[in-house]
Amino acid sequence: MGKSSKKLVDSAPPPEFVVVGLEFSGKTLLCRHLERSCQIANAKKKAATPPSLNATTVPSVGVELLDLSHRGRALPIREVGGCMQPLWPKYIAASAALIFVVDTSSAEGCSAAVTELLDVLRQTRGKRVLLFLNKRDASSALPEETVKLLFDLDALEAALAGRLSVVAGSALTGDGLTAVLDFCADCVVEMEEAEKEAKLAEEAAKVRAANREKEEAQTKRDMAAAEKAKAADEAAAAAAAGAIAAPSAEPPESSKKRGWGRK
Ligand SMILES: Nc1nc2c(ncn2[C@@H]2O[C@H](COP(=O)(O)OP(=O)(O)OP(=O)(O)O)[C@@H](O)[C@H]2O)c(=O)[nH]1
Ligand SMILES: [Mg+2]
Repeated sequence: MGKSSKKLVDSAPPPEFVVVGLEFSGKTLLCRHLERSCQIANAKKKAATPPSLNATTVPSVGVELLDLSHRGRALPIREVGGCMQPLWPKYIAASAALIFVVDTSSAEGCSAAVTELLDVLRQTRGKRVLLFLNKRDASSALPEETVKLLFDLDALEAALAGRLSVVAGSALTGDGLTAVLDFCADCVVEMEEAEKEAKLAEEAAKVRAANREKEEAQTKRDMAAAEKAKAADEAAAAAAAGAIAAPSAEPPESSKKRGWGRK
């Protein structure tokens, strides 16, 4: 690989997380609070005053990309507005992992989200998914057991075999947000490890192919040498056979001296 193309691979953008969920589920507030949590962590390091949280939101029309970082990993997080639902598949397909936000403060919001989640899961194809059960702080929040039954969480977790993580919390109070950031950082670490393993497997395959080529070349050389030796043996054998089959017409020197054959 050339120097310039290596640089391109090294500077590939970090994997992106997409945040989807029905309108009013709390995606914007969640992203805003996640950003604040990261800022607080950085502010602590710099002994600066952390920013306050503005909990007033307006419906998102379009998408918004936030560049967060947690545990030393860059976490680009893209919120796709609930009104952009027809475009979710496009953003889900382009993402590395998905966060699905549910408003658990109302039975209607929660039930509608069940159908949407199943539809979204069909599009995730092996990607990690975080189900964020939001608004647990609300006085109207559905009991945890009801939410569990509504989403049939046990069956869902079993069906997704380790791909699904569930976090209950609040974008308003910040409850559960560290778990969301940990989920994202874990996903990045997993992807980095998978990439490393794929590179190692690629290197090993290259070495195996080179060894095979060397072995094949050596076998060819050995066969050519064996054929050459065989040809030389055959030539020598033929020469020897020729010498026996055609003796010299000249009488031996001894008979010449004794005058044999003379009148
Ligand atoms: N009590 C409470 N309210 C919340 C919570 N999260 C969001 N909200 C409120 O719910 C409303 C909708 O929140 P948004 O973050 O705008 O919802 P959204 O999912 O981004 O909505 P769209 O952009 O329209 O898709 C706002 O009034 C938020 O303040 C929460 O955890 N608890
Ligand atoms: Mg929004």
